[in-house]
Amino acid sequence: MTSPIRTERHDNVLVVISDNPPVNALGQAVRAGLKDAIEQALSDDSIEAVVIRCDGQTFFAGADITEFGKPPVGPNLPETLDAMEASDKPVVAAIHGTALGGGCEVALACHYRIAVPSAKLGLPEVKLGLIPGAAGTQRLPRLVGAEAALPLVVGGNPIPAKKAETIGLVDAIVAEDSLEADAIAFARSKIGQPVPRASEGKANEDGVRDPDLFDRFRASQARQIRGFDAPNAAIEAVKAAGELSYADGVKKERELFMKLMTGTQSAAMRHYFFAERAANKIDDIPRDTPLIPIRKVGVIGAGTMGGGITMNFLSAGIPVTILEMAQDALDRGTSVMRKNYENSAKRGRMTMEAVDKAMGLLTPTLSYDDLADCDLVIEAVYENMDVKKQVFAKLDSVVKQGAILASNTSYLDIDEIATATARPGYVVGMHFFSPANVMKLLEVVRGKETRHDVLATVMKLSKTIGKVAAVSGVCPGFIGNRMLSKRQEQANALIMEGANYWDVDDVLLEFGFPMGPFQMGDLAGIDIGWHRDPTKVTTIREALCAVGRFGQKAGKGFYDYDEARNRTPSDEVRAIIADFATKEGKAQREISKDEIRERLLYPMVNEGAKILEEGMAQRASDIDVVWINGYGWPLYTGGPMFWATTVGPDKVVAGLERHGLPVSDFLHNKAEAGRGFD
Ligand code: 3H9
Repeated sequence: MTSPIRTERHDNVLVVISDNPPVNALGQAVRAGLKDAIEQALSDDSIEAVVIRCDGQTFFAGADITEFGKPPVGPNLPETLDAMEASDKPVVAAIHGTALGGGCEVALACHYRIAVPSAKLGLPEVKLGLIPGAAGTQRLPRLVGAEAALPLVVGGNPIPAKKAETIGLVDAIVAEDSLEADAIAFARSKIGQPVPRASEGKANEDGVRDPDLFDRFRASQARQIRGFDAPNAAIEAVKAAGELSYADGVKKERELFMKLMTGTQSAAMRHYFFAERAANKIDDIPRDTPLIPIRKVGVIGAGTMGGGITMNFLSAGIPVTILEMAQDALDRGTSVMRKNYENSAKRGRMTMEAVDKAMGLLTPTLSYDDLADCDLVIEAVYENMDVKKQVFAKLDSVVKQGAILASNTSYLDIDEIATATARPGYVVGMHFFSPANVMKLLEVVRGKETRHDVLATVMKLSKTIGKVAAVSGVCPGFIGNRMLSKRQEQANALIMEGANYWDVDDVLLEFGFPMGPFQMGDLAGIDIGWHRDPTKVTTIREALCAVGRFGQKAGKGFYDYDEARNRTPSDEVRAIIADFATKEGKAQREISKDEIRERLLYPMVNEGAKILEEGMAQRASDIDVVWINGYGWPLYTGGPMFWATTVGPDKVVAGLERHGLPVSDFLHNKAEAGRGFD
């Protein structure tokens, strides 16, 4: 087998080139090739400097994740990098694309790093439930200090080359089109000088001066890292860089790395990494399906949903024509969008110039005719089949042939909506989640007639607008809301049987969700869909509305809220629930948190199994992608179906049976076969 590493001589400089598509992952052959190339450079007196660069779209994007969990085959990355750093001849990393994880660690082991302006550098291992494992947590703080290292190692987000230069991670920035030549010249300029080694730098000088730095940083990240093991280990590792010798620090890093690598969180997060990428692929649609160019988008409805959807496209530089029925609603929607952008600018997330640029791409209109030349129109109107059909019939008559007509419905039958048009093949569901400009998930609903090119286009577009897409077949509530309804059924039943509603919320919070169903109700508004007649009370929600408990916005819903929005359970609500339970003759009993957890989550797994059995999801991992990105299912458990596999389908079945809840054949079969969802 030919090596992915080749070398080229440029007089006294050896250029070591990796060609391992798609992302130059540091698999065994790459590591072996790199080690050999360094040995070649060291043993040849006519070579006085080395440049390491990559072909293709990127510098090394990290260790090869597909190798994780398999028996290791040497040389390992740490020893390869130690050999590189030990060289007395200058070694220069020439970086383009993304130098991530092990790739960034390669760069750290080099004596110098130069990059093109578009390059990014980062240590995203925490996103895989890991920390850097090739001395990244020890070399980086010795190079740039703890304060600059912490966000990189703990947050995992890459930084642009310019920022990397500011903190001292990059030595020079060179033109996009002359990286190799500039790297060779740079390397030559360093010949004969003592080489700077990151491992020999002074670790955490700032952290040593100000030891509270680490606790302050941890506190500042508390919300983002709640429940995750890796960020705390990352802080520990960076702190160790200031407290231990380099060799002991590396040992500490290894211990922490190995513990994480063999734990369930990292397995779950690695599962998610591949799940997200798999979800974008549709099994029966060839990858080279020609796409429909989307140059202009129409959105119907300028309410919260329509506005949020619109912002996705404006932010991606795609012009949008937004339609409303009345001028005041159109003006209101437009000004909310501007305000949202301006708030982002105030928080430093974009410039005012970018705000104006995005808003400049928006055309508000009251006339359907202005949608005629759109390539894609998404309706976000009231959830009512008749209304949707009218909208689609109208769209079919005005929008050009070949354009995609999408509905943002969260549960209605896309096939029925498509019958209102003469082009059912061009009809598709694009279910965004509120707030649509923020939430990552796009549930793409495939109608029975939806064309291949329409689906392929929407999947590609999801990436353009920064969404994570997963495909659902047509069924009530699709993947996400269909499973949510099972959880809600049990939440409602539990409080009628005597469970405290705050215990129901707390169980989910403890599991890792950002909030429970009753908190969610308060946040969204208890009065959504309320008939506004306080004398007609048939449900707990109606009873709450009748006494003005509309949710957080009213200062009270299921909970009472103080000014800082802290929640306290309400005696009034307890009495209302108890009253309903008495009227319905429900016996009251103490319900354990274990039972609450099982009754909330196991029925979701069962519904997920049914969704798979019916072919409504292509694969179990698509369901995980939906729940992690759309409903706050904790990433570190891998999503409902991966979690069910770790729990054991037999245990899930036993739990459902114990609580008298239905079990699908599909789930039964999984349990009997002793297999999880794959
Ligand atoms: C690490 O480095 C640990 C070390 O500290 C310690 C070692 C001891 N391995 O995302 P894309 C595949 S941990 C294997 O669609 P993009 C990916 O599955 C690693 N495969 O492209 C996909 O395959 P397919 C730290 C990988 O242009 C294809 O490449 N590094 C890896 O949108 C294209 O990927 C990271 O966490 C990999 N490392 O984005 C970086 N990376 O076509 C992870 C990608 O079959 N990678 N693949 O579906 C990324 O963030 C993005 O892939 C990247 C490109 C930004 C590079």
